[in-house]
Amino acid sequence: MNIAELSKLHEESLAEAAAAADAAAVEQARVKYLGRNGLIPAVMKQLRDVPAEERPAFGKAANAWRQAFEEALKARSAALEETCGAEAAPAFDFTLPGRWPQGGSLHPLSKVVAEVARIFARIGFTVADGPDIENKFNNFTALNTAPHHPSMDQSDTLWLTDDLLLRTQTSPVQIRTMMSRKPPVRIICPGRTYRRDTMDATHSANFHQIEGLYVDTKPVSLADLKATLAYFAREMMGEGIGVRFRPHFFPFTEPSVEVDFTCHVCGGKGCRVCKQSGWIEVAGAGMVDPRVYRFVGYDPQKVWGYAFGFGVERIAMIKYGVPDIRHFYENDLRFLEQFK
Ligand code: 2NL
Repeated sequence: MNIAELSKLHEESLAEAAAAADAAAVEQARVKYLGRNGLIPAVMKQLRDVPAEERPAFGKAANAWRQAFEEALKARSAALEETCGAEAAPAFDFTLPGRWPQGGSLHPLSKVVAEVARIFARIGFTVADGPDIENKFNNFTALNTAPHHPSMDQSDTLWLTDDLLLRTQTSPVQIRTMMSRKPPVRIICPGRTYRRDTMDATHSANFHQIEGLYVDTKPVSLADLKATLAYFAREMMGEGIGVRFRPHFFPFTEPSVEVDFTCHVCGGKGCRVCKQSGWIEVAGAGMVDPRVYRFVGYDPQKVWGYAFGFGVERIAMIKYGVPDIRHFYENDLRFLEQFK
C-alpha cells in the first residue's frame, strides 16, 4: 500500500458516505471502513511495514482519512435525519398508493326510514320519537284497546312490570305528542317495536314501524288520507305503482282501511308472492277514533285527523326485492354491500 493507493481509498470512502441512501447504508459504510475488520484499521496496522522514511507522511494521510471519513458519515446522517426524521429512514415513498379504509354505508332499514322521512317532510311532516319502554296507557288504553283485549296478553306483549312493556307499535309516540302539543300536528314516528312472535321469513319479534298522524282544527277527510298515501306510494315505489284501500277494523281508527300496493314481483298479474291476487298489503290506516281524542285531551268535536302505520321491513323487502326478513338482522356483508 502506498500513499497514492491510500488517497484513492480515501476518495472512494467519502463518495460512499455521501451516497448512503438511508441510516442502514450509513451503518454499512461505517462497518466497512471503521469496523473491527474495516479498511481504515487494516491500513493503520500496515503502518509498521511502511519504510521508515515514508512512515510519517503515510501515518498523517491515514489519520486525515479517518477524520475526514468520520466527518463525512456524521454529515450524511445529519442530512438524512433532516429530510426524513430519525425513525423514517428509509425515506417515505410519496409515490406509493395509500391504504384506503373500507367505506361503510347505511343499513337498508335506515335508508328506508330516511327516504320515508324525506318524502313526508315535503308535505309538512316532521319526525317524532319516544321511548321503547312504554306504559299501558300510552300503548293500549289511549288507543282505545278494550281492557282485556288479547293483544295485551303475556303471549303477545313483552311486559316488564304490571304497567311497563316494550311498545308493540310506535303509536304511543303519537299519544305523547298529542298530549303535549295542540293541533295542527303532522308527524311521522319511526322506531323499533316488539312482539312476542316466532321468527320466520316474514316475521320478526323485533321489527321497525313508521306511523304517521295528521290532526288539524279544520276538516280532514278520508280523501286526504288516500291522497297522502297514494303520493307516498308513487314517491317510494315509482310512478307505475297501483294503490288500493280495503275496509278494515282497528280500535284506534274509524273508519279504518288496509292499504295494498300492486305486487312488486308480477306487477299486478298475479303470482306466487301475491297469492295470485296482484296486490301486496303494506299498511293500515284510518280516521282517528273520537275516543282516542278524548284520552289525549282533544275535543273530538273540534279536531279532525287521520293516522296510518306500516312495517319498515315490509317496505324494504318490496323496494329492494329481499326474500327473507332475517337478512336484515344477520349483518352478513354479502347482503349489506348490495346497499352501498
Ligand atoms: C297496522 C297499521 C295503524 C294507526 C296505526 C294510530 C295512532 C294513533 C291514533 C290512531 Cl295515536 N291510529 N295509528 C292507525 C291505523 C293503522 O297501523 O296495521 N296496525 C295494526
